[in-house]
Amino acid sequence: MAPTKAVCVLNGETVKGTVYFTQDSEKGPVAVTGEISGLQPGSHGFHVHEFGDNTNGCTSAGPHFNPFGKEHGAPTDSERHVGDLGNIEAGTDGVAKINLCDSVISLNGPLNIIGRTVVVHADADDLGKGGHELSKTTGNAGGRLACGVIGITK
Ligand SMILES: [Cu+2]
Ligand SMILES: [Zn+2]
Repeated sequence: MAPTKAVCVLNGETVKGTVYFTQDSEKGPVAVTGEISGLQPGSHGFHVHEFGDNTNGCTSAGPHFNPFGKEHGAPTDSERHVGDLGNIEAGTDGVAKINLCDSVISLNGPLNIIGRTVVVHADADDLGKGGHELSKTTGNAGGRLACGVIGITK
């Protein structure tokens, strides 16, 4: 199988960026790279949400992609949503450089994220450990600053 590649262009009021996904084999990990600008310095929740629907802005993307009905967690936890990619870190220039690898999301099969939405949040994702009422569903990551639908690319 040739590598499968996908791309997501995120567009918010001030937050913008492009994220690339590459999977070298059918069951292999997915490399996630890219850059998002216009952020406040610090950590921002970064997830794949269930729907590739932006008709009412990022709200229409629905909750985190969670086909196994698990609780929200860190990317390294076994108890996590498939869409839980943790946080991205913006520098003092407001730019977050993304370079991560995830073994749960896929670009094929039942865990395929193509056609779903990447969302970047206003606040840090507490990775399910913040003790807030939203920790186990959203990581209490706050508003949706920018989003985009993941599409196939060459
Ligand atoms: Cu999210
Ligand atoms: Zn989640």
